[in-house]
This record gives sequence, C-alpha cells and structure tokens, in this order.
Amino acid sequence: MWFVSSNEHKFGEARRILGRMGMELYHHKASLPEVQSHSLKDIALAKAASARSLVGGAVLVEDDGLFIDSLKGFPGPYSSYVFDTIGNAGGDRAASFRAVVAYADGSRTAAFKGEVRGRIADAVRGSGWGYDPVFIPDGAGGTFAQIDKDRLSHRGEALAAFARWYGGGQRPPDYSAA
Ligand code: ITT
Repeated sequence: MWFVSSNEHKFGEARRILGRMGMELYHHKASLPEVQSHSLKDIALAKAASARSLVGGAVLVEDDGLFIDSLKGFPGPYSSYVFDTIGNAGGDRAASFRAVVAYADGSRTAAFKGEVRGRIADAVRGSGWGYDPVFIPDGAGGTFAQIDKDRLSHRGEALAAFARWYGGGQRPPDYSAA
C-alpha cells in the first residue's frame, strides 16, 4: 500500500514498523495540502482523501504534532511550522507527541491514534530528525534521537492499532482525538 508523505523519515519509520508486522509499504513522495484544523484526526482524514485522488488504491497517511503542556498544547498540529523555536520552551517541560494515521481505500476510511508522554530536553541531545533530539519519552534514558524509538513512539502505537484493525477485520476505533 502507498504511504503518501513528503517526509522520508516518517516513511522510513512506518515501513520498518509495519514491516515487522508483515506489511509492505511503498513511498509516494508528495506534499499533501493540510486543512487548517486543531484536530490531527481531521487533518489526517483530509490528507487521506487527497492522497487517494493522487494515487488511487489503498493509501496510508499520517499527521503528527508535539503538544507542550505549558504552551497549552502548542505547537500541536502546527509543529512542522515552528520547528526552530521549540528549544526555547522553558518552565514545565511536560509534553506529548501525537500521531494520527489515516487509511483509505475504495470502500473504507479509518483513523488510528498514538500518543507518548514525555518532556522537552534542556538541550539538544543526539542527532535525529525533527524534534527527536529534544523529546525524552517518559521512562526512557534519552531523547528519541538516542534510543530505539519504534517500540514506544506515537507513530509505532498508531501503526500498531492500524495493523490490528487491518489484519484482524475489527471495527475501526471511534474516538475524538485532538
Ligand atoms: P507529511 O508530508 O506526511 O505531512 P510532514 O513532515 O509535513 O510530512 P506533519 O505535517 O505531520 O508531517 O508534521 C509534523 C512535524 O512534527 C514534522 O515535520 C516533524 O518536524 C515533527 N515530527 C513528527 N513526528 C516526529 C518524530 O517521530 N520525530 C521527530 N519529529 C517529528
């Protein structure tokens, strides 16, 4: 199935995670229009619809955000735009990384969420992509850039939920995720 995204890191992780579950993913590199919304789920579902009009067949897309508690959840869905400012978030550093993966084919559409709680590091630690060097998941000894993140990442959780549904014929979860 096609994973439609402009982000090679996201695709690389998704391919690895689903590969471990026996599913094959192909990259269609494209920047999908993002509707303006506070809801990752709404954004992901809209991305899935435009991905379908781009490639047809079964598609998987993802929308993510880093939500910093002391900033009332900012930057959240706007994470890709404020990448450079994140190191300045002082005070209470609690935060969460969230992902919503949306699947669509000719007859079905479904969305799956993943979330990991953690905190923003005092300084950049490790060299990873995006916010990986500044996000320390709860219980981990380092930032996402310093550990094997697949097992406990927001992306891993969302994709595992997707794979359970896709492989097991279960009903899609019904949730109202931010
Ligand atoms: P798409 O083409 O798939 O939309 P994107 O990079 O624009 O790719 P998002 O709109 O979901 O993706 O942006 C979320 C941003 O949050 C992303 O660009 C990264 O800066 C950051 N991000 C998301 N997941 C991350 C992860 O696992 N590690 C580090 N940074 C991450």
